[in-house]
Amino acid sequence: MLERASKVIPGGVNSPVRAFRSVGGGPLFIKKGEGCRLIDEDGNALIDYIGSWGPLILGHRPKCVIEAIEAVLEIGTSFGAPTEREIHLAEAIRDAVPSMEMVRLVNSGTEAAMSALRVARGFTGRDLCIKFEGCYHGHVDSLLVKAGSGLATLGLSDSAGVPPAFAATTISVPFNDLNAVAAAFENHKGKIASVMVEPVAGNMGCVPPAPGFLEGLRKLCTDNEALLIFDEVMCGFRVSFGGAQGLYGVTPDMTAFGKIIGGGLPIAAYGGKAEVMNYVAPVGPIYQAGTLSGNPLAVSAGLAMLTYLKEHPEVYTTLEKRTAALCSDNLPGVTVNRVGSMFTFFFTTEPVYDYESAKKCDTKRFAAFFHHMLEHGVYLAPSQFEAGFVGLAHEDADIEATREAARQFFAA
Ligand code: KE4
Repeated sequence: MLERASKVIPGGVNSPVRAFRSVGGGPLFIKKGEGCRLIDEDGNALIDYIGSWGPLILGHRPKCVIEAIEAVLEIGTSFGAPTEREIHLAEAIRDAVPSMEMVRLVNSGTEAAMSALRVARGFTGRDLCIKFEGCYHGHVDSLLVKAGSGLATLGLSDSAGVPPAFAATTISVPFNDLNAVAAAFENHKGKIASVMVEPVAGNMGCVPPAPGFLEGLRKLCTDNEALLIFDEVMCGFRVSFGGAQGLYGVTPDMTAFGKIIGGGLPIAAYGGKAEVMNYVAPVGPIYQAGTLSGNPLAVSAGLAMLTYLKEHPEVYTTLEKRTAALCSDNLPGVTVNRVGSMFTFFFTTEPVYDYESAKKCDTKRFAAFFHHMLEHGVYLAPSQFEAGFVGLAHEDADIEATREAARQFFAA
């Protein structure tokens, strides 16, 4: 299948990380998902810790979502016109996350982050944005940047096709480094529109905010009249029902959501203070649009998932307990980072608190671990620099089987 796929789709995949390039071997082609398992085309049942990269907090094909999708098929899938369901989803997000006074639904996390950035620029009239090395906000041109030569200098393109001029609108600094953020504000006084951060980083592997980091960003943004944007596409409704901002008690000016709010279908959202969001067309001068934005099919799936999570708050204590158990073994040469049901086994003995420290990992040993686990029926993210996810469908027995497979790797 990979050979045939590669003739018509770059690398045979519709998203690069799926290609297993950093762990070697070819990707598995999946036939179906059920509960916490994926079944591949050869019939292997694998305990799935990717969960479609975060959305499937209830596991594959949760009853509440499937029933919602079946019901909405009776009325259609997309109208390109407002529907009552969209109001319900926007209100559900606002009720769970009070900083989201107003919400715009879009179709991917990239769109959500990109739009939030544009709104911050339009609202402040400023051009520059600060982001953090190792944080990923989708394939937004101006955010595909790596740090410039010195700290707090303008970014350099990190992908072909991104003109240097675009990259130069972004300053990339180390995660958890408030001094670097302060220096960037000092170096570019009055020019920085926003600081965009994954409040719990997941795209360099799981890296929690250091104590005081988020509070420090809040103060620096307030003092410099820049907007603080939390990219909660991954950690939103994952680390708590109120997201990372609810967990840590720090309120951003804008937030991007995705993944879980779509219930496994393509829904994402951005929003924040009404004062800011009223700059968005058709009310204000900042343009953003989308053919399928808020379509009833995806909205119904998202609404079913958020409703379930709201009505069953015990989900989060269950996930906390099971993920803590999964991460409780002292595996030699491994540092485990975890926030709620997001986790990463880093193959290093040093603490991992930013991208530089994450890059010290032994990625070859991680690749060997990845394939060992796969052979033992456990499907981890095919990269050291990704987070894994425990969902409600992971029973205690699945967690124990995973721990046993991991212990065997280290015993060998
Ligand atoms: P999408 O455009 O892929 O829906 O969302 C982009 C995005 C934005 N912000 C954060 C914090 C994200 O984690 C993501 C996407 N996450 C990756 C996982 N590392 C999706 C997997 C993939 O790229 O295939």
